[in-house]
Amino acid sequence: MNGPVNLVLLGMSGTGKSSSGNTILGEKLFLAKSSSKPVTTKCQLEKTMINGLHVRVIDTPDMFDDDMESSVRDKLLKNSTNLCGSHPRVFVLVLQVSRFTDGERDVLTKLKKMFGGKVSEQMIILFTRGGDLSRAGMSLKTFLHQCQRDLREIAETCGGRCVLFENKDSDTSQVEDLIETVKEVLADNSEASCEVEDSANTSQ
Ligand SMILES: Nc1nc2c(ncn2[C@@H]2O[C@H](COP(=O)(O)OP(=O)(O)OP(=O)(O)O)[C@@H](O)[C@H]2O)c(=O)[nH]1
Ligand SMILES: [Mg+2]
Repeated sequence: MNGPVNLVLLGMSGTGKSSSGNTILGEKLFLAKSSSKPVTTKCQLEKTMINGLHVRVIDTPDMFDDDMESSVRDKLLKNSTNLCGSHPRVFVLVLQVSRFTDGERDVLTKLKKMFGGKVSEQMIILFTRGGDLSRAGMSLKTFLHQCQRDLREIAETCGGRCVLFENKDSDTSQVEDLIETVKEVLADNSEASCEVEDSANTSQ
């Protein structure tokens, strides 16, 4: 299977969506920086080839912000879906390993509203700031055992599909781990096909 496959990066502002996109692409095509305000304001598509797989990376703004007007969110959702074209779609939920916030507790409920009830079957959790874990001498597996219940439940709902990135590190094995997990989702899941019809997307 050579793709193309869409990886849609989702998550709250500052978690490292754009940085993770750049790590996947192997070049800095998405704007990423620390800021008190959201940095990414539009959906952006960039493409690459990884181990023979055509990968389309779609960066998105934080769509979990309760203060965002629903018309704005609907437009972004539609835009991200349109960028996927007719190719399969895997959602990559980006979370910081060392910081799980109150706002992220109901992230799956929000994602279901945005992308439909089966979203978790097409989802991978990508934890950023992996360096924080290695400095603490902790593996991802141990972290997931010890983390708070809400986060563990999110990971379980996503079939335990979790990968760890350190975006300050150019180590390509982290991207290879992600791509292997993407292939598992595609193999297990014919629903990964992308249709512009779900829930919030229908409003024009
Ligand atoms: N140490 C470390 N810093 C990271 C990592 N990933 C992202 N960062 C930093 O976190 C900050 C925010 O990263 P972004 O990629 O811009 O975050 P974002 O999720 O795209 O943010 P918005 O565009 O505002 O939604 C930047 O200063 C990054 O350098 C990581 O794995 N390790
Ligand atoms: Mg961004």
